[in-house]
Amino acid sequence: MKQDIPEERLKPLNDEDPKDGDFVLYWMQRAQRAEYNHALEHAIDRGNELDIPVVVLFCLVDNFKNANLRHYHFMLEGLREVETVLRERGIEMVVRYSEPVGCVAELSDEASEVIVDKPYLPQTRGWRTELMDKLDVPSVEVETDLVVPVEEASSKEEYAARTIRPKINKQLEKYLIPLKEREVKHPSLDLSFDKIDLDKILSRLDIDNSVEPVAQGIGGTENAKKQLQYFIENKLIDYPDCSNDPSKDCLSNMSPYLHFGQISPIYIALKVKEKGGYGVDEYLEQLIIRRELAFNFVYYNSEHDNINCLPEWASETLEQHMEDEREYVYSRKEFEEGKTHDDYWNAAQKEMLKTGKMHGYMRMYWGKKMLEWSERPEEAYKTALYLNNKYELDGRDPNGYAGVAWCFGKHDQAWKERNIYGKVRYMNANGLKRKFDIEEYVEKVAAL
Ligand code: FO1
Repeated sequence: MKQDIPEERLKPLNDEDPKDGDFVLYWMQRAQRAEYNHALEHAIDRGNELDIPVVVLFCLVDNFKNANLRHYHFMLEGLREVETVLRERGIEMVVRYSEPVGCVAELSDEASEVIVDKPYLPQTRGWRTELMDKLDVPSVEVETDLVVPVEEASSKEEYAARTIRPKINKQLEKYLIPLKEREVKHPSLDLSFDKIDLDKILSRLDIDNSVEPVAQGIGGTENAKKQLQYFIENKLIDYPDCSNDPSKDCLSNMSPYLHFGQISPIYIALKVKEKGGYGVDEYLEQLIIRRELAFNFVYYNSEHDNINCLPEWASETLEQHMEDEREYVYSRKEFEEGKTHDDYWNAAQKEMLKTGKMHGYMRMYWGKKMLEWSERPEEAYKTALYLNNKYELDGRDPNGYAGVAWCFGKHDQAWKERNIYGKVRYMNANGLKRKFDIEEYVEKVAAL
């Protein structure tokens, strides 16, 4: 039988000697789920091998860049479910309201080893690096949130989907495989730890409360799986023909769940493949190729959160057109409040404010128009990321960084040169009218 956790998913973070500890500690961070989680199953394997229990730790911080009530509310709904499901599996989950490095180091004193899930962005990668100076037990990082591990897919930043696609496709047979749920030999439920009550913590967090949660009871793995099931049964077949139409409801809505690691991309891909038929290839192109291109971008490009990430041709052309006259110029506040002259743009902005999600096609138009209607490309770039990170439920996700960068030429090619955009691809309102019933979209958003 093929090993269901290929060794390329595991990376030792240090070379400390094994210690006699009371438990294996899994610091859950990126992969906030109790199933289809290679880091968790690896921790259980290790606990069973060493004849000790597994304890899961999550460290809650309130200084996540631009995160606010909307994000924490969704994340905490998921974490409550993780706690319950882990308990059913015989595993104690400890949640602490504390910065992670000290918090993990403290609990690791009694552990024989520490397992962590793999992060991709600087803030969370920095946590792992700092932690290594403090640990004196062996530690292993496990990659569970990408189908093909990021460094296996490519060892460098890729130019575009066309360059990463063959590299990923040739490895799918190895990595797109089911993950077995292990039995826990030694439950950890009778170990006692200081921990916080997840039902009471939200009001204690020092966060921006001005952005409302989008709805009650939508976060978590169960909800993700229900929505996925609905998508597979009712929408997948229409996906190739209507996924680009914002007036229709054709999407899987998996992105917030993927962002917080509440569902596994491997689980999603296997379920979609199991259903088969029309729509599978187009959906997997987005879920695997496009998403993993975005992870490749943030992982290898340290400038992914600013305009310096662009390819040379795009930077040059935008620079050459920097002084071009703009017919409209809006401030960040006007954009944020959806007060432009363009009803389509304003509708997209409102959709994001209200639902925490903007339709993918409108996201492109939205970003392009900010480039056109800002004093400078750099200002447009900053505003687009600011709004994305503040209002999208999956703000701060690699997909968001790559999406904004694409509007400015990343992962794209040079087009016919024109005002302001230079050779960066242009989009206009007539294109929206030609492609679908944009008025229906505006009405749909107005009714929100
Ligand atoms: N990770 C943590 O380990 N602790 C947190 O308190 C936390 C808050 C948070 C808020 C918004 C957000 O978008 C992400 C947040 N994360 C937190 C990170 C998250 O666990 C993942 O690492 C990212 O979602 C990966 O993209």
